[in-house]
Parts: sequence; C-alpha cells; structure tokens
Amino acid sequence: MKKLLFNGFLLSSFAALLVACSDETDAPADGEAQGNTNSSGDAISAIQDRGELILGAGDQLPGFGYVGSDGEFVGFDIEFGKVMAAAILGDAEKIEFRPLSAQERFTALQTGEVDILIRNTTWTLNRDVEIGLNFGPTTFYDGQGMMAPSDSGIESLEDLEGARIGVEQGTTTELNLADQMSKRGIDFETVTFSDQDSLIAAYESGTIDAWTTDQSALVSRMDTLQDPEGHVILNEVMSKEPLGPAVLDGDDQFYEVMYWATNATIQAEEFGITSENVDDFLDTEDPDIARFLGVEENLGEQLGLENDYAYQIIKQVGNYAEIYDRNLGADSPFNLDRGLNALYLDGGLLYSPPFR
Ligand SMILES: N[C@@H](CCC(=O)N[C@@H](CS)C(=O)NCC(=O)O)C(=O)O
Repeated sequence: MKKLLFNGFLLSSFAALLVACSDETDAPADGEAQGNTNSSGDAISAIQDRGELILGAGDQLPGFGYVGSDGEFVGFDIEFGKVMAAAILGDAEKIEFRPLSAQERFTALQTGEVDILIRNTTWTLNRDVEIGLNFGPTTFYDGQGMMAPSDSGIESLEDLEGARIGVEQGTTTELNLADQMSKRGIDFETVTFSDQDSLIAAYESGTIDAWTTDQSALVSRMDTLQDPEGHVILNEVMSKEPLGPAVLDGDDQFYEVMYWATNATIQAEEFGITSENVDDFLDTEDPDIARFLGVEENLGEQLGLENDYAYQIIKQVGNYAEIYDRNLGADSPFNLDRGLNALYLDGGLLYSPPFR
C-alpha cells in the first residue's frame, strides 16, 4: 500500500506545477562562512591528510540516515557519504559521522564542522545562492506530503481547516505548507519542532492533528509509529524536493569530486556494473567501461583522485540500484518503487553525463 501511495506521488509530482522552495529562515548569520575547509579550495587534501571524511548526516530518519541496532550509522544518505570516502580516501569506511538536526545542518557546513552534508536536503535557489551551497546530483526526487490519523476524517488538505500541523524547524516544509494552504484559503496553525522525534511524539499524543514533510520521510516514519496502519498519507503533493549532497561554494575540485563520484553510481547502474561483478569488467574490451573504471586513460587523475576511484566506489559501496534497493527499495522494509528515481532509460530522471 505504501508502495502504491508513494508511486502515485512520484507520478503526480511530475505533472503538477508547484511552488518553488525558499526558506530564508535557514540563512546563516553574517560571518559564519569563515574558516571552513571547503571554501579555502583544498578540502580534498585536508580530508586526505586527516584520513577521514566528516559527514553531516541525519540520525532520525530510517532509510536515509539513522543509527542501526548495532550503533552504526546506516541509510541511503549515509551510503552516498561512503561513496565520497571511497573516492577520496580509497576506503568507504573512513568517515566520522556528525548527526545534525535540520536547523544545525547549514551552519555545520559553513563553520567547517563537516566537509559535506548529505541529510535529505532539498536543493533550492535560496540555499544555493544565499546560503552559499553547491549541490551535487539529485540522489532522490521527493515531494512534500501530509500525514494524518486514519480515523480523523482528514482525507485531503481541505479537511485541515483549523488544524494544528507539525513541521520541523529549518526545513523547506514550513513555507511550502503556508503557500499551499494560502492558495487554497485554508486557515491552520503551524506548530514547529526542533527535531523529528519530538514532532512524532506530539503527533502520537494528539497534540497536533497532522504533520508534514518529504513524502519519503512520511513513509519511513510511518513504520516507527505505535500503530503504523492507523495513519494515512494524503494524495496531495505540496512541492518539489530534489534531495542530494552539498558542499560549500568556493572549492571547484571538491564540488567536481562530489558531482562525478555520485554520478559514478548512476553510470555504473547504466553499464550493468555492480559490487559483485565489477572485477569481471577489469579486462573489458568496451572502451567506455575501461575509461570509467580507470583501466584506461586518466579520468581519476583529472579529478585529483586515484585513477581507480570509480572502481573503489562500486566495489566497496555499489551502484545506485544497489544503494537504493538496500535502503529504500525491494530489500528494505519500505519497498519503494524507483518512480522518478529510475534511470532515464527506464522512464526516470537519473542521467549521468558521459565519463570521458
Ligand atoms: N527536505 C527538506 C526537509 C528535511 C528534513 O529535515 N526533514 C525532517 C522531517 S520531520 C527530517 O528528516 N528530520 C530528521 C531528523 O531530524 O533527523 C529540507 O531540506 O528542508
């Protein structure tokens, strides 16, 4: 059922003309961009000298970023952090994780507390220009949805007249909600929370009537509710939420590594190269694949990396489909269809530029 709901969203989100996200509340104070490694232009050397990538991540969102029962950080976003560590350090495990709330995440990047942010973060103009981020390829095309108890009689946004609706501070969510409700002439009350766990606690206790965030997060948190079957995700999709990794402006090399390392997972899926079969391709006669894996030419060196960086990504972490299936798709509790997150060859939006 969840799978169908989500798929419905993915299709409808593409068809709808939706509001752009702007969240000025995320803007940092003047001067916060001082002293970070990224903007100095040598983040790659700093990470290599340190021997570890510092990853700003989420820890409250199953499927994307959370702490598993063994105390390890796991999830789709976490694995894209591993992609970066494999590319830069040749070892996907050399990561120090910094769990960040939505509100903390941009300051952490700007002050140099983290090298890269991979935390279900939406690419918006405001974050790109005003906050000074450089977004990598979108790893998950999402959209904002709404959850309410099934027995509440709430079946559409129109049924939320007078409702108290929970959102998390420092997200795109609050403005999207205000815009959509004002367009529909619906009066409601926004109740903000500093983190997702406190929002969920308020929702479960009935202090708020409904809550809203990215559809993927609604699906993921539904399973953690006391009665997962007792809630519905409404059909309306309120925004476009392209989620992906981000670094600070000012370091072209780091940006390019983030860009091509992420795309390497997508290109590997297109080539049919997986963590299981990548060694079989090392003596390939296909020049595109030989170049991609660093068997021929020097694409890795052009990025300032080892020439086998793409091989290391695929061998140690996997291609996009493997990462998706493990965390969100068929091999996960969420069983989400790929939808817009399929390769362009399969009707989705994932399309890597050529590795040449
Ligand atoms: N994609 C949106 C929303 C991201 C977000 O932080 N959503 C909340 C949903 S309540 C979340 O994932 N919280 C998890 C956490 O606090 O660890 C954005 O970039 O602003």
